[in-house]
Amino acid sequence: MTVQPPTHSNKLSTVDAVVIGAGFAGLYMVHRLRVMGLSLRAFERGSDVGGTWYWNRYPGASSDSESWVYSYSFSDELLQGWEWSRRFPGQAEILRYLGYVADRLDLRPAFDFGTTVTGASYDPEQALWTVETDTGERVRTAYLITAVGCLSSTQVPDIPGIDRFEGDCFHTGAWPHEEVDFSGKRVGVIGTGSSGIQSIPIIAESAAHLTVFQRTSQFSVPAGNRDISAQEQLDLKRDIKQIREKCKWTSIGHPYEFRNVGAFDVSPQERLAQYEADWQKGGFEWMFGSYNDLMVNETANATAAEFARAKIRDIVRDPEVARKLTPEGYPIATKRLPLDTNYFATYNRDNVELVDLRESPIEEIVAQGVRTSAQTHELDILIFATGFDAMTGPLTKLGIRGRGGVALGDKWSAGPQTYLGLCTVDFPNMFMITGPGSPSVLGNMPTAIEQHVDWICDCITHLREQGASAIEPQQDAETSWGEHVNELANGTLFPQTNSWYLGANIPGKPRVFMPYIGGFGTYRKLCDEIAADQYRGFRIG
Ligand code: N01
Repeated sequence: MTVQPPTHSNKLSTVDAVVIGAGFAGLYMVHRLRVMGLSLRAFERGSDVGGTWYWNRYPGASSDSESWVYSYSFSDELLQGWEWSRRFPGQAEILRYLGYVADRLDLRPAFDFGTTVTGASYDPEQALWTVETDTGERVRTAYLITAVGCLSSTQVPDIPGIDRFEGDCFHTGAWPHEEVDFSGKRVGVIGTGSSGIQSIPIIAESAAHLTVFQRTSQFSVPAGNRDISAQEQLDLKRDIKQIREKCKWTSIGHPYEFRNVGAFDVSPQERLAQYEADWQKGGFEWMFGSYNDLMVNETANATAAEFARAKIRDIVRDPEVARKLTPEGYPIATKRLPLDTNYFATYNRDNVELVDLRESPIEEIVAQGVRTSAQTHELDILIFATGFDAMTGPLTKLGIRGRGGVALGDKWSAGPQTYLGLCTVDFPNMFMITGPGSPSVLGNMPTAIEQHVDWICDCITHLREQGASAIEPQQDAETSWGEHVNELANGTLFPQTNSWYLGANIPGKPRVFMPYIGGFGTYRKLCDEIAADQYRGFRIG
């Protein structure tokens, strides 16, 4: 593999490109830009590579994408040189994988670690961005590329007394590097999204007592995690290229086969048998590989929801606890569906207690624990599994100001406006990897990331070949794209439910469905067509 040596030095004040973030997106972006021969600086607030997997070290943290697709596909050498041990890899293994990639491509020297970007402003006269960091650096760059992830801005709810708690307090998305010892401890977890559902069973195994504070009961599907056998490893090595090619063109960036039938095209018996067979396999295929109308037809969705509810009632022994855990009132999978290992069975343990916050809301946090309207729950450790300011949060907090000094956060005060989720008007030459308005979080992230990085690199190459100094969407293209993204979302069941997809988890955030739901393959084809059509909808100058 040919890789140029890092092209920056600390004295360099003007470079071709600045990349923010050292997760899946930032690593691949830096690699591509270096191979293209661009000078660059790259900043990462963590002390090493990893992004999501650097920060989310909570017990049980694991990918919900199968390991063989949760990796880069751009290099055969990388693909063949790595073996995953599990169907769904845990955080530590993914972090090791990203370290392996960074080593093989010698990417670490390109990054300034422990460095947070605090602002960036655009000078239209020079067509240059000036990027500022918390280490006092100012770097001028033609291209500003954000690789900050979609779920990296942690959200801690504004609960009265939050600073008064005298025990240890953690957020799943900013977990300490040292192991947290739960043995003999009374632990509380607030939140039952993916992070809560992954961590609760593991914490319960060692804590003296675990109290789960649940506001909305969640559907969850068994992961069916397991070791990858020696034979499977051989098969994967042989077939991986075709598997990865397939991911590029499916609707969610996974290689699942979609059955082209609706839930009512088959008999109730056949439907149930299918749900059961897929449930036993584990993973997202249960929901997204079964019937093609589950996310658009409420009645069809209800058949899957009822199947999942029945599973909870089967697993949880105490009928009252089962009732509290059983989701009602919203279609299944309109909140991001978690995959779990023993989540519902954990509530059969004697040391686990479920507090239904709909019945007894949290009133305040006190020195000894959490006080609800019913009682005080005394705790030694309090964990916030309360999620993220998704998609826009990681971008708006960078302090980026475009033409005329307009702040990105102000431009997006009524919701994100982008063209293809890649660029936004008044922010020329700024590229957002998996930005709002692109498929991103609706499927396998590495598939989405590689497509965006490749598209951005082709675009930069085009600009350089044309001698063009800047690219920016045209206003009407951006407006139409926003309308299209909304229209597609409104044709589904997603807008019915309060979820982070809509920003509904952040008080005051505009309620806008942020990802593009038209499918990864369709989106890729469209991006390619737009590029081939002289970057239709963009102004190049
Ligand atoms: O966050 P969430 P997450 N009082 O927003 C509750 C990805 N991910 O970190 O539903 C009480 O989903 C909130 O309750 P409610 C994945 O895409 C991926 O779990 O708003 N409770 C909810 O239960 C995922 O979807 C993986 O009523 C409060 C929980 O906190 C996304 O990250 C692993 C509250 C937040 O759930 C986010 O998941 C983990 C309050 N004031 C995460 N405020 C993998 O696949 C919030 N809640 C790798």
